[in-house]
Amino acid sequence: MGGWKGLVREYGDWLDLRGVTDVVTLLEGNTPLLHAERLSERVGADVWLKLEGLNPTGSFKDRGMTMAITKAKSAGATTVVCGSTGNTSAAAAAYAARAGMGCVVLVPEGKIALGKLAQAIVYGAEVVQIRGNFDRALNLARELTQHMPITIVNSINPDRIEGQKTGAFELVDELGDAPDILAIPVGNAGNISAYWRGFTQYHFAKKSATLPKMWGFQAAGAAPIVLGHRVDEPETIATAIRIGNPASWVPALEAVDESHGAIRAVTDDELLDAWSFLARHESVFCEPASAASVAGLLKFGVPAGSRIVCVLTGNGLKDPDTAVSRAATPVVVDSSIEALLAHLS
Ligand code: AN7
Repeated sequence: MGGWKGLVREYGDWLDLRGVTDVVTLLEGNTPLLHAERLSERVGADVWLKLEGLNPTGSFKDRGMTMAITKAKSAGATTVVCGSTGNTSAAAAAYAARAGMGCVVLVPEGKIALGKLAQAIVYGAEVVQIRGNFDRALNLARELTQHMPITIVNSINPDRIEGQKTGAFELVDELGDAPDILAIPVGNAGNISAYWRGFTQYHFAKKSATLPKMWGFQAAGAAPIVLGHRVDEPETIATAIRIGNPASWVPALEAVDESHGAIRAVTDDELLDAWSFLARHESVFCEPASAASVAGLLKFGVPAGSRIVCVLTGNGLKDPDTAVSRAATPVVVDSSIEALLAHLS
């Protein structure tokens, strides 16, 4: 029987699978690459959207987590931990459950989107809210590994980056070469580093003729890399990227330097405008953080006619509160055709 076998098996030749005895997969990866007709017209280029929200737990984190949990399980680990703004915790909880492992997730109190919290709880993780932001939660997760036998599955775990680089492979396999520009939101800066590793690995193996420029976008209230210093109190409506001290800061800067790219900031208003445009004109409902890549294209412009991929990292259903609070409450009418017609006239 054919069919997609999950990215660890499909891209096994390109991954470090030493010691792996048992692959833990939910058949993640192989996500759609949708051509964005209206957005292309608006910016004067050829833009595609990589729909990472269609992964099994609704975000790109599944790519890293299939690898991290596969390796942790093969190494004999029984419990994993992560600090998270939400999506990592949902993915860790799901893959740990699949592997029959325990999972502890540390999230910033009150600053995690409802859908992500629901996922972590329902998949059966031990969910702990921290009085503090993501950066504190990540530090605590690291510290915890020194006090009990537990494996950290944040992107400081190299297996996570390994898995996530497969997003770049899929783009080259589908487009026939790398795009001119890869636009991507930046929070803890793991994903931009992972894509760059994937692109360079494929390029040196002659699977692509070119390399893309890496364009990362942070939220203006949580833009430490743009500012060049840590942000102690990061703030943005895009809670996924509400991060003030990215763990992969250095590799992200390397990706940008080597590719002649850039990391720049977009405001919450710009981000929400792009988010709304994507839903209304491309019929893609992503979460607010994911729209940072598109907001960046709209804000800064792009070279005419270039080929661009925006990585839409997470599903819009993750964050129903932001969606509903941004809209007017839908009208209520009596259940009669007269009332309905009166309203619609
Ligand atoms: C939808 O889940 O950091 O720059 O703890 O959920 O690799 O951190 C999430 C990050 C972009 C940023 N888009 O990626 C977590 C977490 C979405 C995200 C990012 C995240 P990185």
